[in-house]
Amino acid sequence: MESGDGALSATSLDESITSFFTSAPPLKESDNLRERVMEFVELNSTIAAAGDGGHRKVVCVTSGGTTVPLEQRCVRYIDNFSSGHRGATSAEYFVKAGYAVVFLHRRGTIMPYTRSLPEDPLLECLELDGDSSIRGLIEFLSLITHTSPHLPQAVAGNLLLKLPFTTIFEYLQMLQIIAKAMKPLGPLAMFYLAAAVSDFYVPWQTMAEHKIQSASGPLDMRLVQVPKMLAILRKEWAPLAFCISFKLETDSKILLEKADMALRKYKMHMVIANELLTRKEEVTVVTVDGKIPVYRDKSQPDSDVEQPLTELIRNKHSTYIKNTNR
Ligand code: PAZ
Repeated sequence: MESGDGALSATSLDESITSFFTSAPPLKESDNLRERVMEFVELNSTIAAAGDGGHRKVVCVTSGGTTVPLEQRCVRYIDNFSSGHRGATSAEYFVKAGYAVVFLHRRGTIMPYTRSLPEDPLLECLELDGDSSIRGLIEFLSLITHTSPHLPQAVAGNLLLKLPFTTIFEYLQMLQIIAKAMKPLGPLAMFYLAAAVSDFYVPWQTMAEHKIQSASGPLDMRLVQVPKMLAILRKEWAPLAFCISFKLETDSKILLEKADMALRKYKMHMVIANELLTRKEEVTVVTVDGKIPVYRDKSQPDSDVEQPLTELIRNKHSTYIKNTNR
């Protein structure tokens, strides 16, 4: 679903954004979601923290891929690749560093603190005869705390708000609500947009209501471009927030050029460029001041690239806060 960055004039971009939101199926329980996010942001922004502006910083981490439904009563959909590993791992590092994290994730993808567990942890740990079932549960809990030592910090400190999405319609409406709720934080807010977001969608009003029938012959369907929301995030939703987007390509020859284009076009503070096959080993941080390669420490078997990446980002965010508050 990744496309070229089709150029739209400012007016037609505004029109396509309005048309996207007005025609999208309304988000269920949006008032409740807004309240939860505002409460989380308010609670965390009043907590004092050392350094940077004196208050806790809040990052919205997006993770997983969005779907594009092909039918209103959806049986079929187009999906975007993302396991959720990048988002979940990064969220853990941000919590560890004292950030409050709004984790906007695709339902069913990898979640913070449970990514190192076996695939079927409950069944693998439970023994079903006698009182050994109780021992099994205790082992399960100790496995979680052993593999995720910072879980208690996240739970006890109210540092992680998990919000699931499935479709592109849900994702963008939720991102808008979160961004507007984070706007009052100014430069203490950060967006770390690792989700793989669909570039094309079927507008709700032109979408078939019922399951598309194969008896009608070959499928001829028109997808329209999803308007780029990064620009409006920067301009209106949360103009002072520190914004990082990701660029995924499979062709290394165009990766850095595309990342550079996104950086300038959407006025991101950083774009993280990664290639599908090597994304767990290395990424390149693209900024206006230059390109910084970041590698996983291969000498450590359990290391990941998110650790040095999030460390670098935290430092850049601190500098940004200092410069913005001046
Ligand atoms: O979720 P994951 O760990 O399997 O993959 C992460 C990723 C490649 C989806 C992410 O790093 C990324 O590049 N997201 C943006 C994708 C895009 O260009 O739309």
